[in-house]
Parts: sequence; C-alpha cells; structure tokens
Amino acid sequence: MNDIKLMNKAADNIRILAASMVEKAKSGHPGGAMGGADFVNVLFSEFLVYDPKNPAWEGRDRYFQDPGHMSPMLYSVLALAGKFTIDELKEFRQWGSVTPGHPEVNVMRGIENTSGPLGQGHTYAVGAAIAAKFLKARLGDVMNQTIYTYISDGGIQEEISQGAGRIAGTLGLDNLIMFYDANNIQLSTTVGEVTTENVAMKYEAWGWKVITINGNDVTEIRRALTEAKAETSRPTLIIGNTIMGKGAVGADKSSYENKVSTHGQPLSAAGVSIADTIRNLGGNPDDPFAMRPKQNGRKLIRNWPPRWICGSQAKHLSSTGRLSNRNRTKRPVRPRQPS
Ligand SMILES: Cc1ncc(C[n+]2csc(CCOP(=O)(O)OP(=O)(O)O)c2C)c(N)n1
Ligand SMILES: [Mg+2]
Repeated sequence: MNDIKLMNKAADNIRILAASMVEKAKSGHPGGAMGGADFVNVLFSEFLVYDPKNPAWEGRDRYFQDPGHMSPMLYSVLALAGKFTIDELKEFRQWGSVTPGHPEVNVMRGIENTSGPLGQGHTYAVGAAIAAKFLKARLGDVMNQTIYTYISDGGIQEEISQGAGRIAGTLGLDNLIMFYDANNIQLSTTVGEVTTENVAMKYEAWGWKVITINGNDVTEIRRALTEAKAETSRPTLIIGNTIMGKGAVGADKSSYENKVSTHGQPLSAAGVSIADTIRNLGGNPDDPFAMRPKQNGRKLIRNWPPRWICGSQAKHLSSTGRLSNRNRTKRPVRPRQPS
C-alpha cells in the first residue's frame, strides 16, 4: 500500500486539477469533486482491478459514477492513471473534446459510464452487478469482477435509485459496492433542508450492509472497501461523510468549505481565491494543471496501477486473490472505441 502522506498528496492533486479544469472552462462543478477526491484516489490506486494493457478486458472491475457533474474528479484520477493528458484536461467542456461535462462511455479511457440524470448511475451499476452474477454463473471466476459505484446526495434522493437499491438488496448482490458522497450540500441548499430520512436505515431495510465513515480519511476508506469486498451475501453502501470544496480558501485565508456556492460554478465566482486554494493544497498557482508525480525525487504515485491483471494472458484474480489460468475464455470482439 502507498503511504498515507503520498495518498493525501495525490488526492490534493486531484482537487487542484478538478478546480483548475472548471476554472479554465468557466463552467462546471468543483465543490463535490474536491470532496470525493480521497475516495476515488483510494479506489483507483489500491482496489480497482483492471488491465492497463487491455482496457476492454471483460473481467475488469467496473466503476459507475452517478453524479456526472463530478466528472472533473473522474478525469483527474484517470489522468493520474495515464488515461488522459494535461492538454485534454484543459479542454474540459469544450465542443468535440474527449472531456465533456458529463462523459457517457469511453471504455478505452476508463469510463464505463457516468450519468447526467441523477440516480441513473445507481441503476447502471445494479444492472451491471446482475449481469456479472449471470456471467459468473455461466463462465466461472473469470467474471469475478466487483461493480463499484459512486452516488451523491442528489442521486440518493431520486426515485429511480430506490427501485434499483431495493432489488439489489433483495437479490443479495455482494459484488456491488456503492460509495455515498454525503457532503450535505446539493444544488442550492443543504440536504437537511429538504430531506430528513435516515439513509443508512433505508438501505439496511432493503438488505444492504451499511458502513459509515469519514469519506476524506484514507485509512477509513481502505477499511470500508476491504470489509465490503469480504461481504458474501449483501451489497454494501459506504456512507462517506465528506467536505464540499475541501481545501478551498479565500484571499484572506477564510474557509470556503461546506458551501452551496461551490456546487456548480468556478470557485472564483464563489469568492474563492483559486491561487490561495492551490497553494493551500500544496500546488503551484503558476502551474495549476501540474501532475506531481515526484516529490523530493520520489514518484508520488508509486503503484499506478498497483494491482492489475493481464487479460490478454487470460489470467484472473480468483476470490482467494491468487492468479490462475483457469476458465480461459475466448476473447470477445473488442468494442469499437467511441470517439
Ligand atoms: C434527475 C436529475 N434532476 C436534477 C438534476 C440537476 N442537478 C444537477 S446536480 C444536482 C444536485 C447535486 O447535489 P449533489 O448530488 O449532492 O452534488 P454536490 O452538490 O454535492 O456536488 C441537481 C439537482 C440532475 N442532474 N438530474
Ligand atoms: Mg452533495
């Protein structure tokens, strides 16, 4: 495992990149992306199993991001994994670019799907988990993938996610792990102003395992993901209490964390000093798109990707975590790469 300081630096790097993308595009959603950075950093660098040489490998873990508006977070973590370039991040939300506001599908770049309509990503993930169960029953452990999904306050509230969550619990989809970015902020109010339900109890009533953590703490995220992976009869909901706009400060160093105003506009429009925020997060305001792979001569992200399997050699990670060559399947025709 990477050391925690290194992980926090990588997450801060994701925060800076996400904020800088929205700032340059003069449009987008920086606050939520900055709060969720720690989770995606841990997931993509230490848990997600995929083959960098064969992105379309059918046995890969899947990641569905329900809040498409947090795409700067996804592009940034994928840029650290080498799937997007700095120039492509700079083209965020520009016509014809590979970094649109709400990416749909781009498997070769690591994007299974994100949704514009909140709640839809939850249903994609449940559908994928059902499909994975079916394929595993047919083909064996080669299809032993985990389906991860990320949901935010808006998605949790949407009716479509209720139906998906209920059936996932009923079917006991233990291959489904959902992180709920509970930052208590939504489009124009705090969550408590419109919803008072107990989300943990709701999902428990549907048959889910529920773990509540500090969603900005690497150790707690790792522990929750490890526990969720070990679950053998239920889907898991990890409720991560996170900080909207984590690290955002004004020119006078006052905090702009936990503010509705950072939901859907550039930080500068919310009164934040982008330069002071980048400095506060350990970056250089003169080079806001820097990826900081080295710190004191050391590679920042040592293990990108730390655990991967080579689908082209038909190896797979069995449930015991050992590589084997069993259940070799014919490679399907590769999906055409969407432009
Ligand atoms: C079905 C649907 N209704 C409305 C919207 C518009 N919308 C975009 S983001 C958002 C709320 C976002 O709150 P949250 O999901 O908590 O994201 P955060 O503010 O924490 O980034 C809404 C209502 C949408 N994308 N989809
Ligand atoms: Mg929110």
